[in-house]
Amino acid sequence: MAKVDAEPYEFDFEPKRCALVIIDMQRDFVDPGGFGEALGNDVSLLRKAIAPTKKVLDAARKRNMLVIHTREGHRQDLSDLPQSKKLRGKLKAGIGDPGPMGRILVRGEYGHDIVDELKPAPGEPVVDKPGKGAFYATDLDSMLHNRGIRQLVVCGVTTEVCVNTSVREANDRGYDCLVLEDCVGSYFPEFQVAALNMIKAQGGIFGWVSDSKRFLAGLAQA
Ligand code: C5J
Repeated sequence: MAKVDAEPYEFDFEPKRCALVIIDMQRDFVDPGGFGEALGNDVSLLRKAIAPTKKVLDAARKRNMLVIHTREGHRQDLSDLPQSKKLRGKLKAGIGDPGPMGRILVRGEYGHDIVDELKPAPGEPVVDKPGKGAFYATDLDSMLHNRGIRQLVVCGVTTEVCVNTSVREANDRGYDCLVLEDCVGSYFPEFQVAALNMIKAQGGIFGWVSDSKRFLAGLAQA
């Protein structure tokens, strides 16, 4: 059993029943010159999650933990893109349109794929999700259930959108989630703080919050 110092209290987990889930570390959100930056966001706020996430990823791989990557995006024909999502924001170039790194948030495009630093290893599942939550319209729940996974360590972007939505979905399905605060990122520093507080408040209403250092220390001692 691994014991991780966390808020609101210690997170105990068995590495073989726990998965590392890395949410949407895609070029279009994280890399300079992508969709996120084209919208006026400071991507360095997201990029700083890459190095600590890589350390957690390397440690999880060494311990043979299940590692799952997700990507937000849509089919080439956009048949899974709700009109509401397409129209939201009244953007000049939105989802499905040509963007700086290919068609924006479309599967198979360069910008849609995961950043080089966190590239999935052969055999690691990649879950393509059309929504913000990793469980909506995906087979993630069956993949976890079939492998006997009950706990998740969560990294990725953005903290208040896809990370938070996925953690809430997981919590309602009976998973314990540990979010590592230096491995998640938001374009809005105030949302980063609030989104993490929302998870760990009220006795851990949605889960636990720790950081990569404390996680790695706990895993090393297991
Ligand atoms: C957003 C995400 N922010 N992965 N996607 O649209 O958080």
